[in-house]
Amino acid sequence: MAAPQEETPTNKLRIAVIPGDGIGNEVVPEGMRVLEAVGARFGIAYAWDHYDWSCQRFAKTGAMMPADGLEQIAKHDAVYLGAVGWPGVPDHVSLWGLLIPIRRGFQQYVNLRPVRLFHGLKSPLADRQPGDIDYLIVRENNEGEYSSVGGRSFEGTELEQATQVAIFTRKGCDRVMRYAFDLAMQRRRKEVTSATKSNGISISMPYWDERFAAIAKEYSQVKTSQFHIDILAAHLVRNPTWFDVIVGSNLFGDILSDLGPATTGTIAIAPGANINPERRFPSMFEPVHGSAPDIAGKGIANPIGQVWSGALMLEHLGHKQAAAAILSAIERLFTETDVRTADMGGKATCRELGEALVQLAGRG
Ligand code: GGG
Repeated sequence: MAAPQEETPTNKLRIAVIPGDGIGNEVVPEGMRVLEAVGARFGIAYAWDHYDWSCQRFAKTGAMMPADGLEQIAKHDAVYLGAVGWPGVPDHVSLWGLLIPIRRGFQQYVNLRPVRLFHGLKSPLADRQPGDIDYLIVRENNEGEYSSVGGRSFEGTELEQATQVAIFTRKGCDRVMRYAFDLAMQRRRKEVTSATKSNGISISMPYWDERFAAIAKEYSQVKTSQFHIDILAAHLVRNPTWFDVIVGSNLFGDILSDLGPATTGTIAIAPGANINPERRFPSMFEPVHGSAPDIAGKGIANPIGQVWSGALMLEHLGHKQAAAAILSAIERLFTETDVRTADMGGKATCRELGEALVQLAGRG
């Protein structure tokens, strides 16, 4: 039987692979194997270009990536990234030396992070069933609290101070909010919640609220709500069924997208897509989790977040059936098998779980 055809014209994908640090080196190969398996099924071929950009490289050369790093990967269809950060290199050095330059340089101003409780996975929240937790976090990814504006003064004295300016531009707020509303329009519930803190943060957050209200006016079919970030965090634990699409600033979105997946059983399954919606630049796909130095090298990392990120990558590149096949493989892993890594209460290795997904994704 002929392989099912995708609607996209690009069936040969050139992907820049950056495993990065720690367990990134263990989960990325499993993600690639699953992508190859669905590729064989749906007629997608890959050219993988590997980049050793990492803290290890920093230790050897003094830089996380080469000076022309962005140029080297600018013509790829997408970037497939593992994890960044390793003891010995300050976290702000590794992040601002690799992840953030790619997000900013390629205008990946949306960080999309789906949160979902699967059948067969146990939520730490009492009595929560699959379907109770199913929302999308849209995190602003280029500005906000992640800024390079600020500095120290009176260093080494009692008057020493550090200042960092959070930047909220009209363009930056509007475009990420519109993305969230457009996403909501494609969903059954059509609801967008804004994460704010306009009681305490009295300049930038009232501005965020103002832009949210202005953009909401363009989408009369979408129901809106907003919560201060503190009570929103509590509601994600107590009332996760309330949420459909949540839009938040860079920092708030980052925090919520660790909390959300934690309520679904394990943060290790959480995927992420750093998206340049205009497609002028490649988008980048990475799990929400970091490099996990405590378990790195043991072969026990859970590769599902990386695998699901691969599905987001295929979806972004127009291969919707292949993306759905990966998601279905993850669902069936939970319902039809007992293959689980330690974070999910099992004994499977990263490789064994990856292999189970290869089998499920490859055969349909
Ligand atoms: N999977 C990429 C990774 O290592 N993330 C860890 C991290 O701390 N990221 C910071 C961020 O997303 O802002």
